[in-house]
Parts: sequence; structure tokens; C-alpha cells
Amino acid sequence: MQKLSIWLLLALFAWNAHAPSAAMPSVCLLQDAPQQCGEFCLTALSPMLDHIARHEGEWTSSVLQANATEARLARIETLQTAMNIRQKVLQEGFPKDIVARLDRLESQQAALLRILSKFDRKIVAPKFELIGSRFFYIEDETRRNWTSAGSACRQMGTQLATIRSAEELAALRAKLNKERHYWLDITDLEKEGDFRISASGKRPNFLKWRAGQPNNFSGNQHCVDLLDGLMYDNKCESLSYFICQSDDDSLD
Ligand SMILES: [Ca+2]
Repeated sequence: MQKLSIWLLLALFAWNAHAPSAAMPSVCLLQDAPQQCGEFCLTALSPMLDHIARHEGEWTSSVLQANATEARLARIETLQTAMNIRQKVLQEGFPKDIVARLDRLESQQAALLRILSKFDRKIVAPKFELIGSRFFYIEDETRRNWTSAGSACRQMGTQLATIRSAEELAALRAKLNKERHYWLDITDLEKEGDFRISASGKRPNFLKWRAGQPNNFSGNQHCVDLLDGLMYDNKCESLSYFICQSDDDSLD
């Protein structure tokens, strides 16, 4: 019986070996192809492996080209988006209230600068003292002409003083030497008889002339000073003491 089985197996093998190749299955049905297939599978797969080897470089190149193209498309899409935004801005124009907005900003900036200017003046003027309701500096050591006195005040970040009321004049008078002249920031240099505050160009709200003043004596008295609580027009070249104020009249 065992011999019969062996003969049957040999016969089957011989039949398979001589059968036409067209009758062989086209798919390898082995359970463990790497271990069992051997030369048969290598022969069958060889054309496919050769094909892969020949075209591997092309396929790799094609993948790289596809990646580069994709990146290029992404950049184009980004540029297109930016162009669309720009075109939209150009078509729609600036906001209609842009001028009003700018006006408001400029107004706010000017207000802030005025506040800062007053604040700075109080910081840089330590010699100033509160007289009445405002801060003044009384120069009682060096006499200057009117122009030089104004410069000295400006170097301290201030200006020559003006007097705004009878109460303020009374408070200042109590601090001044009653025998000395003190320059104020009032002049009619621009137009005879039209006395103005130099810093602002405005007419003073308060004046207290001595009787007979201003008289423009000799035709060359165009700057105002204070003597014992009363105002005089005097020669601008005269040397006098002077008073500075911390407030900037040009900002009122
Ligand atoms: Ca005079």
C-alpha cells in the first residue's frame, strides 16, 4: 500500500512536469511564498521587478515635482488672496469718516500737548512761587532790557509775566521792591498805542496804568513795566528787573 502511494505521487509529479505551460495557474497559490516559492516566483516576478527598477527614478522625480507644484500653487493662492484684499480696499476706498477721525485725533493731540506743556513748565521752574493763584518768578538781582528779560524767562521754559486781575496785582505788589521797575510781557512795538501780550498777540485782560501813562515819551516807549503797583510804557532798551510767569499765555 505504501509503495502504491509513492508510485501515485511520482506519476502525479511526472504529469505536472510534462503538462503544457498554458495549463499552469497564473497565480502562485503557495502558503508561504518567500519560503516555498523559490525560483518559480522569482522567475515570475522578475519582469515586474525589472520594470520597477527601470522606472523608480522617474517615479521619485515625479513625486518631487508634484510636491514642488503643490507648494507653488499654495504660494499663488496666498498671492491671490492678498491681491483680492488689496483690490477690495481700492474698490471700497478709505472709511468715509476718516477725515473726521483724523480731526478728532489732531484735536486730542493738541489738548495733550497743552497739558504736557504746562506740566513741564512747573517741573523746570523750581524758583517759581505761588503768588495769588499762579506761579511767578521775580528777578531782583540782574537788570536786563525788555528783549533780554523775555529771553531769560524763555530759557526757563516760561515767559514774561502779565497780570490778570487787581487781586493778582495786589498779591504781586506785596512781593516787589516798590522802588524798582519790573518788565511785563506787554508791548505796542507792532502798532503804536495797541498794547498786546507778546506771547499770544492778544490784548491784556487787565491793565493798571499810572496817571498820564502810556505817554510814549520821546516817541520810543513801547514796552510796559511795573513800578509800585502801576504800569508804565518805557524804552525797551532800558535796564529793569523783571517777572516771569509759569503759565503760557499763547495757550489760553
Ligand atoms: Ca511812558
